[in-house]
Amino acid sequence: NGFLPGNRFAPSLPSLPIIGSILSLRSDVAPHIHFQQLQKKYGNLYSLMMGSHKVLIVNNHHHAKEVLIKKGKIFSGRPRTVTTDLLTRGGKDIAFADYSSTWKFHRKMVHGALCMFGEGSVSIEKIICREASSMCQVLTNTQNSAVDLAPELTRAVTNVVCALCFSSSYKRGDAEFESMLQYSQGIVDTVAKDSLVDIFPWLQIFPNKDLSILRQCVSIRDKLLKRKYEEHKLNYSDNIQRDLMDALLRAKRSSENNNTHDVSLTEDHILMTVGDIFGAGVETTTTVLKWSIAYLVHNPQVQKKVQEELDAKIGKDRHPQLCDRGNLPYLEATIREVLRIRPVSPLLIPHVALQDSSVGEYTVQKGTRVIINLWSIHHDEKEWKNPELFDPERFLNEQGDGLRCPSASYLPFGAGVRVCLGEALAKMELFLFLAWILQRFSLEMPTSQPLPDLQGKFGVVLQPMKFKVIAKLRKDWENLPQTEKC
Ligand code: HEM
Ligand code: PLO
Repeated sequence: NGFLPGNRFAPSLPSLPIIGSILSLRSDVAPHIHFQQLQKKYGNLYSLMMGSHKVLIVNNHHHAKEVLIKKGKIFSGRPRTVTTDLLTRGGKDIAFADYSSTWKFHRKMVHGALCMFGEGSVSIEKIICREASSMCQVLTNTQNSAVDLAPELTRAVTNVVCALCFSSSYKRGDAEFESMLQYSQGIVDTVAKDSLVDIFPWLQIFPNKDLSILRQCVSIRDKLLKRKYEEHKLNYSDNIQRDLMDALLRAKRSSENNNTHDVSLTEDHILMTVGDIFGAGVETTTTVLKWSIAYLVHNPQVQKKVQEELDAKIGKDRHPQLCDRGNLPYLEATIREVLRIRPVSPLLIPHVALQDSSVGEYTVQKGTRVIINLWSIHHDEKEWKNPELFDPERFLNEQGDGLRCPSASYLPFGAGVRVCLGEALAKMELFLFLAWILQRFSLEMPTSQPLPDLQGKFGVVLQPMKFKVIAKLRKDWENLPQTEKC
């Protein structure tokens, strides 16, 4: 639906046959920032050619919502690229799979399985608190020395998603965990960056360092996934559903028994779907926690306010719980501001028009790739005063005791048909992990070290650079027994 206004195409960057707009795209800055800068010359909706593919860049929240929500179904395709095909065996997952009945089926199933854990017997809250407690114990032991918190944060977040997917967890120093850390970073560094091979697939025939790193990392990941799959198959029972892997196995069996062949549930599909949830579950939440800590050490006044709120509303005699969420607006506002200022996925995942359509006043032809520049949307000066300023109070009402949405130009999890599947889980984790850490510790920079870099490293997720901080036990916590119960 929506009218098709003649044949007016969006302003286009200059382009040449075969190489497309590559010359105008060569830039020293990351793509999300470059696309933001190009608005000055071309307006907030413009197109360019990546090799032979037409790409529409959307830098404004009205147009973004038209693509994601109003015409969500039309724009719910995904492009096939060399690197994501390698990662997902040709789109047999959810995030990088094109629109199809198989994709819809897997999405629904995973959504159902994630919801079930919310109310399930071992509730997700208990699992997160168990990990938060173990992380705080480790931080207590490394107190007063400058450490990179990333490995401990990652282990905590990984164990939550491991419990969901495989009902397992990792101890410190576990060899499988260390190998997971390595391959996952390798994948983040090389996949879906609109690298040259994704623009010119024929470049695959030449040696390519990134591609060989990706192949190697994917092969290690696949062995891990296959091992978990085989273990689950051995212990499978129709009566007990322990985790997501069991849920997928059950669906596969019941579709085989009923001889329903309308949707395929192959072993490949199960492995790639679990791979998606495991990968997304680890990399996104960990990245936001790292950004949160970087901004908290840059803004000690914000950290102090979060702690004052925690002291007033929770105190020191009990642990933070999910039911405290409504009572801690300043912490919630801080999390929202981190997700605004450093969106995990600054260009979302590219969408594709499944039929001829339009965006704003412009025609969009079937097959056009659409990139939503969430960075521009979250840094739009018309919508956000001083967009590079970290200011949680934007999200608070005038009395400071409740939350507000200051602008509609805010879509950290995307929206519509392809909206993030893990939003609820991620929000629970961010809230609980940060509340647990800040209730007990003050995060400080070691003297003589520069503050963390806030620019970020662009990739399939926007990650902060490595940095070290000191986690100091706060007053009144030093002498408390550290045996935690949740
Ligand atoms: C997709 C953000 C955590 C699973 C997405 C998208 C964004 C996003 C922007 C792309 C939407 C689009 O292409 O239009 C985030 C943020 C997170 C987070 C900011 C953390 C704060 C998670 C977690 C999981 C997850 C924890 C898994 C449990 C997925 C999946 C998709 C997705 C499977 C693909 C959906 C599809 O294509 O149908 N997420 N995400 N995400 N996310 Fe998340
Ligand atoms: C992260 C590295 C893992 O090894 C594989 C993986 C799977 C799913 C991807 C995830 C990576 C990065 C973040 C993605 C997620 C699917 C949805 C999520 C792209 C590559 C976001 C933020 O869109």
